[in-house]
Amino acid sequence: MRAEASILHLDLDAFFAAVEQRDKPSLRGKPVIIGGVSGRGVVSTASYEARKFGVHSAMPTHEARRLCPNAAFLHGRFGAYRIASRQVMEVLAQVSPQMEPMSLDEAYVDLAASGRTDFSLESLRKLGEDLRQQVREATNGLTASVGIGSSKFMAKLASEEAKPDGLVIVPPGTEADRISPLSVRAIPGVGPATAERLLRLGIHTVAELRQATDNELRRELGPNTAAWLTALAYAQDDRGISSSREVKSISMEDTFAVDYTHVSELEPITARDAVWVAKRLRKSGLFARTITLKLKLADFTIHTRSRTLLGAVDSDETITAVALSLLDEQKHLVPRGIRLLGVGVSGFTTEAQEALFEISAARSDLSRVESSIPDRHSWHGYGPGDDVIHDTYGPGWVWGSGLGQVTVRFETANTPPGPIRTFPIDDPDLHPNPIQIADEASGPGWLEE
Ligand code: TTP
Ligand code: MG
Repeated sequence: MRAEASILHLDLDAFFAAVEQRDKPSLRGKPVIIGGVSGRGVVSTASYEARKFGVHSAMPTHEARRLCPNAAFLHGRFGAYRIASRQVMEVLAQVSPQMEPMSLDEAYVDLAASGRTDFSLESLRKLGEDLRQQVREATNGLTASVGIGSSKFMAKLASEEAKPDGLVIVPPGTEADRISPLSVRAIPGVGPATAERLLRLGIHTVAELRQATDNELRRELGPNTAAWLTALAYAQDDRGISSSREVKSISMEDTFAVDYTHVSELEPITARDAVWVAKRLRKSGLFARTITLKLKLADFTIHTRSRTLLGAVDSDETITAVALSLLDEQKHLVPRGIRLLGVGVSGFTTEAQEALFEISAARSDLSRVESSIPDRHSWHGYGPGDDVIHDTYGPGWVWGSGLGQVTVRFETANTPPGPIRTFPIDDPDLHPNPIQIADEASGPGWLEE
């Protein structure tokens, strides 16, 4: 933790949905939901108007439809999100050479690395507001929330508090008091599993965590997690900002307080880690071809097994099904005692590929793998929200399609809400109009490992 509030965290508001509202004027101020639009899809994000109905990321799309039937359901335009992301990251790179993107819409910036010496609240407030304005201008209107504090933990907490479209600064010296009443879930790295174990010790809040004895925490969570939690409970976070490292894999590992000896105990953990990894993938706009399961046994030997699919994927269901089948293939090891389990993905692409999955006869999961291929991956027609162009009417977006017809709304970011017209799906005057990204091959930069 630094003596000055010199770490900034920026996160765009309702990112995918905000890009859609920017480019589709008729959707501004309205509930918009981005995600898999088929029966089995999940929500990537929802506009704040849709969140009022209880819709949130990772919720099944059919549930979102029930909660908010009048929302626009769109399947996402990753090219547009990637361009907006780059525009934002370029603005941030101007603020300081030390800038660490965490996902498409989120980054930390080290303000001290730019030679800045004035960290007074007034000057930080001006910097934060100027930055938010620059992001709006560079992206043609997207809003970002900004937090500034003495550590990554504080900066991120502050940007969450600032949401939407705000700025919060945590003055140095106030950190520990500020986090006292918060749930332990506010601590980075504390997910549902750790929170559940802390609950067993009667610990709900950060203040209660400070009361726990070192022994208790070590017994329940292992020495590494215990040390990390104790430091964070006092807001002691000295994680640095490492600029633009390229991420080659994403993984989630759990070290257990006791060794597990039954596959049935490991299955829910595998599934939970797979879902976490899939979520990180989607947040980064990436798709992965290789899925790996890692086991560390009681005797500390490490066994990993991977499967490379013919297509790149990002869905909870596919990654979970493959991870579970990799667990099944190693189930003979489980009676020896498992002290660590990890799920990882690698072999990234920035586009989904053809849904040609490697069929191996591992077990019945594979029928789930095949049937869970998200619509976006196998879509060959006009998907809801896609950009199109008509020879007479100009650019617009797909409002809906079916029964051999496609309905288009003719409007763009810079026009007023436009008219709707319906065409036969094979109308020779109507064409897809996808966004071209010049240097797509240079690959993604951002996200944590
Ligand atoms: P977030 O920053 O978590 O969410 P958000 O920007 O939509 O909303 P806010 O920050 O205002 O709370 O994620 C950024 C984008 O990543 C989000 O717009 C869509 C994508 N994403 C997924 O695809 N799946 C997910 O589970 C999550 C959390 C995000
Ligand atoms: Mg965001």
